[in-house]
Amino acid sequence: MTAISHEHDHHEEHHGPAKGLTRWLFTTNHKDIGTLYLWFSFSMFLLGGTFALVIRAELFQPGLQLVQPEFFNQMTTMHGLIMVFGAVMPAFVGLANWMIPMMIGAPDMALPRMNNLSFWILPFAFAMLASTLFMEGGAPNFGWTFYAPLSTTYAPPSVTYFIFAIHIMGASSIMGAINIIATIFNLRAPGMTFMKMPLFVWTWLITAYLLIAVMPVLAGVVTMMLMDIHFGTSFFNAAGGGSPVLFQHVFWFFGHPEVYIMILPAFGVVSAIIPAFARKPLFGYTSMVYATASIAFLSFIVWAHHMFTVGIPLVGELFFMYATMLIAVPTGVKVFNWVATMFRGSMTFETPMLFACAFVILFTIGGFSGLMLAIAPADFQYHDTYFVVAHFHYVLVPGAVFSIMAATYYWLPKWTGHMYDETLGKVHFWLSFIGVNITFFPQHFVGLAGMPRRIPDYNLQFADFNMISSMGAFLFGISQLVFLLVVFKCVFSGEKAPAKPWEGAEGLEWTVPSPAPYHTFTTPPKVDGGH
Ligand code: HEM
Ligand SMILES: [Cu+2]
Repeated sequence: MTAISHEHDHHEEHHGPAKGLTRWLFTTNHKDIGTLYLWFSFSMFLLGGTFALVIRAELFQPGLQLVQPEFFNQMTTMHGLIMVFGAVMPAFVGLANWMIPMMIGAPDMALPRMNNLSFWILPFAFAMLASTLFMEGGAPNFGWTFYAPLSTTYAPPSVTYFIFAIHIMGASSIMGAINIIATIFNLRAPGMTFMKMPLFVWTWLITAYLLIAVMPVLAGVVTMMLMDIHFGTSFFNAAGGGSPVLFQHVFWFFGHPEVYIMILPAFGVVSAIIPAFARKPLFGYTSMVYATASIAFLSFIVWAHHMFTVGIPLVGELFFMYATMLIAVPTGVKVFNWVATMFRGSMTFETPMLFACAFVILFTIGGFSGLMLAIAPADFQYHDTYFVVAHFHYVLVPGAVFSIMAATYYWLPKWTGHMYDETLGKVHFWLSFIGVNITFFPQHFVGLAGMPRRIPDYNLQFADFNMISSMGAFLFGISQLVFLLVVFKCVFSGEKAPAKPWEGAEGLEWTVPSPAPYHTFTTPPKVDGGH
């Protein structure tokens, strides 16, 4: 597929990384920045996971045992915010940084210095957000959806820090997205036409457009909050002529595409891994590209499915119901194509493939519960119950998070130059798979039976399922320490990895040695043949 010519005898002295801490502070190298993003994301995953375990420990039994309701609300809020903005999104940006240049035959990202900036503002944003836990009045307690007037009139004073933190995260995401678009448009190797790009690159290109479209909307909504709180405006205050429903419209116009920002790159990852371990090309490449684009488009016209119960006009209910259900069509195309890729393939089940298969199955369950929620008249029954919690955790945990783990196992040999411990990887997979289902499956039932979300105490009839759910959560939480162990072991030891450790893998990243050299493709590779 490629031939790399060697002619870098010119003047640049440093071919390797700088030494010490400055390497990481000042780096403009896409691999270093990818690594920084991934470790940052993992630490946020552990922090947000700890908050989830506080929640589940309190919900282990009915009644109040461990925390005050006020603190419980801070935990749900911080958990959601940290997982979405601190764990899942930065993990995908980390994967993009590492893999997109290597997949398209580019020497680096198009805007390397901005890349450094977009990473390094993140730790500041999250340090500020986390510090609100120690402030007078406590951390944000209004849920990750921060509905006004809870987040304005009735908010703790720390809401201003929350707003600033959101602005910084948004700026980081926008810069990251610009960088990804600029890289894909300008730095593709000769012969790498758009329809030859790996699907991970395609899904990220589309995601980057979603980010640029909706992060300013998020910035807008928090700015309106800031104005209402400090400058006497009444955007969301009915007494002053505003409307809390306006808040929900603006929030969800950002919020719904946001959930696709967290799943489209996952689709790209799975579309790389399944063909590799089925030893067959991806079924329906072109339809995968169009399906991704259709999902992205549809994600902009369905936001009010989060608002069926606020009192929107009947035509609105119907429009948003049918528009939402339409998303099942391109999503079904994708699931069909993954399954068709596996059909009659010679499959093996190394850890990345296990996570990818679990993704297909469990994400589909999350999709089906989503369809149930999309039925407006039925949603009146289970809106704001644990059924919703079960739904979005099925798409986010065995969906987004599993795909990130699959990607980590798949590309670890390329990143570290070592093979990971396959046995430990499988242990991690099975513990996570069992843990995630024990945690979230029972939540469907308590939700349909009427248990509300975001409450520290509940009716006795929900006790058994909640206890099971909490035990699953602790199992899932603890098994992530196995993941940490596998990654550590792989970084520092392990069998030497060949350039292409997976028999069926395809793509430019496998044409360079493992670990990938600090600078890849100083001369662009030539691409011919399929994608
Ligand atoms: C072991 C793993 C996890 C456990 C046990 C867990 C548990 C919980 C619990 C108990 C809630 C509060 C539900 C409520 O009463 O509103 C919650 C909310 C939430 N979780 Fe998770 N979670 C986990 C992982 C994740 C991950 C990986 C993500 C993101 C990708 C995530 C995103 C959210 C969001 C967005 C909320 C909504 C918060 C809110 O409504 O205020 N969770 N989670
Ligand atoms: Cu939605």
